[in-house]
Amino acid sequence: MDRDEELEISTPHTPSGGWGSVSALSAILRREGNAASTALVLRKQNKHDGFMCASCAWAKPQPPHLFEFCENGAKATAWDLTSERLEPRFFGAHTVTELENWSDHALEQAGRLTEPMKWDEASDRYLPVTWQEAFEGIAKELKAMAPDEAVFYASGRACNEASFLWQLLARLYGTNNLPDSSNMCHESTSVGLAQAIGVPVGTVTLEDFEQTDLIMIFGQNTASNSPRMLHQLDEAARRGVPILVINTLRERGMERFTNPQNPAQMLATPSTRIAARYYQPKPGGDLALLVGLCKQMLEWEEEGEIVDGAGLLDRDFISEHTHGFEEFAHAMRAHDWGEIEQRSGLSRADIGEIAGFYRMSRRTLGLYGMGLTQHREGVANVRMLVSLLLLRGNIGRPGAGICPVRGHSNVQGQRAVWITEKPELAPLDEFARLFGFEPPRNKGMDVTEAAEGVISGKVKAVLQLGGNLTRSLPDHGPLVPAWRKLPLTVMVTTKLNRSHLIHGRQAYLLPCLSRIEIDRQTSGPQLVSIEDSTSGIHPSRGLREPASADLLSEPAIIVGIAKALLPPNPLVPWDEWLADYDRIRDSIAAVFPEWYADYNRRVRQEGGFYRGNKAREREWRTETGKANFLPRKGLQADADMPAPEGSFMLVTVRSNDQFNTTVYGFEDRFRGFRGSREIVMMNPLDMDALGLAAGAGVSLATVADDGVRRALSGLRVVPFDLPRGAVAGYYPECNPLLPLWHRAKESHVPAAKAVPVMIRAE
Ligand SMILES: Nc1nc2c(c(=O)[nH]1)N[C@H]1C(S)=C(S)[C@@H](COP(=O)(O)OP(=O)(O)OC[C@H]3O[C@@H](n4cnc5c(=O)[nH]c(N)nc54)[C@H](O)[C@@H]3O)O[C@H]1N2
Ligand SMILES: Nc1nc2c(c(=O)[nH]1)N[C@H]1C(S)=C(S)[C@@H](COP(=O)(O)OP(=O)(O)OC[C@H]3O[C@@H](n4cnc5c(=O)[nH]c(N)nc54)[C@H](O)[C@@H]3O)O[C@H]1N2
Ligand SMILES: [Mo]
Repeated sequence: MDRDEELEISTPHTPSGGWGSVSALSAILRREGNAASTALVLRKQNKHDGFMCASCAWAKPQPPHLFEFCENGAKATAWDLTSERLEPRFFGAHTVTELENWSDHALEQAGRLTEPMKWDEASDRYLPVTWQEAFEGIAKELKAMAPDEAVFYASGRACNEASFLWQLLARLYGTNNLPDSSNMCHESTSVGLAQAIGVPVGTVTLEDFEQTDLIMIFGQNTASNSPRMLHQLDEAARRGVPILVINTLRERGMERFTNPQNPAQMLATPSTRIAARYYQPKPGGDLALLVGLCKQMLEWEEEGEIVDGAGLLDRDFISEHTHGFEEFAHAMRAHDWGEIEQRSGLSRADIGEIAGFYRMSRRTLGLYGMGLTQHREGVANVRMLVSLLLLRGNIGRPGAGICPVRGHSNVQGQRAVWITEKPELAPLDEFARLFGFEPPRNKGMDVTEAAEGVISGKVKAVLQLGGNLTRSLPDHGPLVPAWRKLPLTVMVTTKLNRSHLIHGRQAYLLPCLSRIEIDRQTSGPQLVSIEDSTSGIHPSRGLREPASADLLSEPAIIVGIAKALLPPNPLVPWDEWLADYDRIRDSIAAVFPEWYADYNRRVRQEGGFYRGNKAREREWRTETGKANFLPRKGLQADADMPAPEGSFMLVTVRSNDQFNTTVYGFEDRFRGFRGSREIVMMNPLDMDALGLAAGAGVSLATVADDGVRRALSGLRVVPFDLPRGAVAGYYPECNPLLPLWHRAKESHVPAAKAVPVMIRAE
């Protein structure tokens, strides 16, 4: 049950940031206990001599703001610093089956795990084991299977040092099965940007926000999911920079913002309006919209329009730096305006208005999030946004560029240090040379393929460095029973979550330090590093005593498994790496000096260091050696899904009171709901048409012709400002409705922003 009290619906009136979040913050600190000491810890959040927030991946400015954290970062910190402890007697009191009746919220609320545990079949309880027993038990199971039957998942939070060791452990063992949360998130970015501009990451840095004259934000809920970015948006808005928000839901947090750093502003409300203009496409309507914008620019140019004495397109840039323009222009011209309007859900006038802003801008930033990536054509969405930017030379110029807003705090860093199932993205020859082994060369499983492997029985072990896959993945119906049959599940984790209860036949919980805690190794306290959304690499130093003396750091746990599993190899110095993380960074630098040369010195300098980005310098590492215009024929972002008469398109979203599968509470302040997450947001006109009053009970059933029944009942309808024909519900509660095969074609990101459903009154 994901509710704590009766559902309340109100008009959201609190500006994002500002007073609302200050009072929300105090409530969070009280809720988790340790209020005073947590408040002190927060002062060190995202500071050079402190620790990097474990919430979102937004850039860390240098110098930082006085309070370089947001309401949600504070929640993440307080959540880790809770005074609650989940000691062995807790498991003595509850069987695993009994705990399955607890809500996700209650499970994590129970507190920090304190020592390693193993599930005991006879008593259906987790019982303490020693670390050594755990490492040896895991190694014994892994040795009994073929390496490609095991999956080594990572959830985007672990630091670069742990991530590097994790991928090396998997490859030394013999598999490239190294999926990452990125597979459910920005993999459409990694694939699309690499094809288009030759780098898998965004080109924008914080300085670009100071110089830009237009910001477009597609499908990203800044106020809730990367609130520190509101600083940059606020500053830009004050300079008069238009901010165009393109979002299916009218997110109130995107419309108003009071900067909590600026008391004068808080007193002198009304707050800055963040959204200069707000446009609400249909779910997946962005593809048609982006095509429409490109088409409009081409038409205007043909009509001879001139801005500042020059044509609308940056012809010099296009001829010197790009490939495929003519074919692209031809494809755009062939699209029909009527279809563009119908598929995008926006009128020609709206599209013309956005194009008008773009035409007048010399330096445009294109930002985006899950609203673009989590569709069947998520990769095409990303490429089309790049093409729009290329038309006016908006990549590789100050104040301009493409900016995927990443999710987990180190998800970009993890992929960069080679947690990837794609062998071509890892420097395997270097690994072979430096570490004296023959790495596997076959493609590994991404996370949806791993889930299919669990269902089919091909996968025998899932090891998770963080994460909660039985909640975050689609298709819980077939997934959960198959998961319980896995011979081995291993969870490196801080708190209890549902995937610990839905466990394999042999199941281990390995509790680790959080990033906020002091990580002492034989050479002394260690620093770790993480990479933000703008390729800035920052040091992070724990400053609190560990929640329990029996916790190990993530690197220590990985080294423990590695030493029990792998034969000794003098070129792979696990003990030296663990004794001093500088040695891990030396090895990372040796593998790839272009990014990490002099890692230990540079990470310690004020503000960390920038990993560099060739596309930003207009050096294009694509097959054509240029930035690629990639044409597009179809306009449907979720083609191939049936959408019969009377069906709705379900969008799954986050509230500001959760971090992914971690539910902090039941208040979605920016949207005006509290008390329950079992809701379906619906356009009031659709509610009228179906005869549904606010609060009416409904069930949802997925429309798919694969013979599998996917349904969710006990939901309540709430009115919300979103297009007719679309509905929204919360992730992860709605995940049973999402078919595993309904995923982006080239990146396999689950199409969580467009699930066709039928709605029935209950
Ligand atoms: N507080 C908090 N912060 C987080 C997280 C969290 O759960 N809680 N999660 C972290 C992670 S891992 C990630 S990946 C990021 C996710 O952050 P976001 O990228 O913001 O992801 P979502 O909240 O899933 O959805 C973003 C927005 O897309 C809109 N949208 C949905 N479908 C469409 C569409 O078809 N077109 C358009 N234009 N818009 C659409 C939704 O209305 C929503 O406002 O946030 C990170 N930060
Ligand atoms: N329908 C739908 N599904 C989605 C999405 C969506 O928008 N809609 N979003 C997708 C996205 S963008 C993502 S990124 C995935 C996320 O999917 P996951 O990576 O599976 O899930 P998280 O909720 O981020 O992981 C939370 C768990 O990580 C563990 N943890 C927390 N801190 C630490 C730590 O410091 N170390 C370790 N080792 N463990 C820790 C805790 O056990 C916690 O319960 O979900 C995806 N699923
Ligand atoms: Mo994510």
